[in-house]
Amino acid sequence: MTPPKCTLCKTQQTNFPVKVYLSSYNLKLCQKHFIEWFENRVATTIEKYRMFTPHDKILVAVSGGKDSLGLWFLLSRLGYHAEGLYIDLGIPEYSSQSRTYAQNLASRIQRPLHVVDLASELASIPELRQWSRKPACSLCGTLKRYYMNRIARENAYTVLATGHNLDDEVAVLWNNVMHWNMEYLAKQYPVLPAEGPFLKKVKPLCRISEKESALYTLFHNIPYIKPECPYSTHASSLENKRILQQLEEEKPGTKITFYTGFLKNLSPLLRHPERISSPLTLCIVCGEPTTTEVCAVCQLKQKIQGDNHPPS
Ligand code: Q46
Ligand code: ZN
Ligand code: ZN
Repeated sequence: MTPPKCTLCKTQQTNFPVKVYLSSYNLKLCQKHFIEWFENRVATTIEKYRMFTPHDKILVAVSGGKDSLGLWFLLSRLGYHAEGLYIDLGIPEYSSQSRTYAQNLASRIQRPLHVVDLASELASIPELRQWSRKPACSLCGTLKRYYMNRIARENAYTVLATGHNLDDEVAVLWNNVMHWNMEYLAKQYPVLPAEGPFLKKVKPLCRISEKESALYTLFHNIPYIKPECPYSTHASSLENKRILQQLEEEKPGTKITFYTGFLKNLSPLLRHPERISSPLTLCIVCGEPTTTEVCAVCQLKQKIQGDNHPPS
């Protein structure tokens, strides 16, 4: 039996062994052509949604996982002015390992990496969780948003890029549709425009699946943290991903069709400015944007300072 041929090698008179089968697009690709396909797809997404240009100063939020590290590596290969931000959540083992992966990539691509150490800024996520009794992910989300925006503003970045991939976006979309959560549906888009002091936010991997992202980091030999964050027990989100994966296996291309169909057909009807923006003011303590008089992070700080047992 003759081995399968790479779809793109066939048209370019080359003959490299097939390494990847992308069932959603019915493409069999060798390593070289997969990398070309991947980079071209991300570059096209950046242009299609007008995410940024070579004149922008991009801050990439890196978690130490495959998506954000692969994105940072790719943007530097494409010649963009992209620097990294790592927020150390102070989660035992998980944070120190993921921080090392982020720092290793920064040295490899010779780009600056900002590091925010939550334990010294405020308190670690495990400590904060005990104090506030709020879910870890809700605290984490608030703090990440706060420091991403703050570091970006203080260092004059023009856009913030995150590594959300197609599987993440489809799971969120599915959940929003299941609950007809119109406010979230109106805001779900690969680009969130700058809003007052809030920075423009973009998701260049929104048309890249988790599997494609993992292959890209593998082919470029980029080590990343494999275990999930110990707090990532969003049962409903994992369940949604499982259901969607089943649909994808039965009918390849389901995820990308569902997501891009939403962006093309429904999103333009929902994205009225009054729906996607909330009234903002500046925090009277730290000056960061907020919807309340004192922002959520300053409220946390005040709570900790009022406590008789501050973090050690
Ligand atoms: S890092 Fe933070 Fe995630 Fe860990 S505490 Fe939750 S939100 S699960 S992306
Ligand atoms: Zn090929
Ligand atoms: Zn504040």
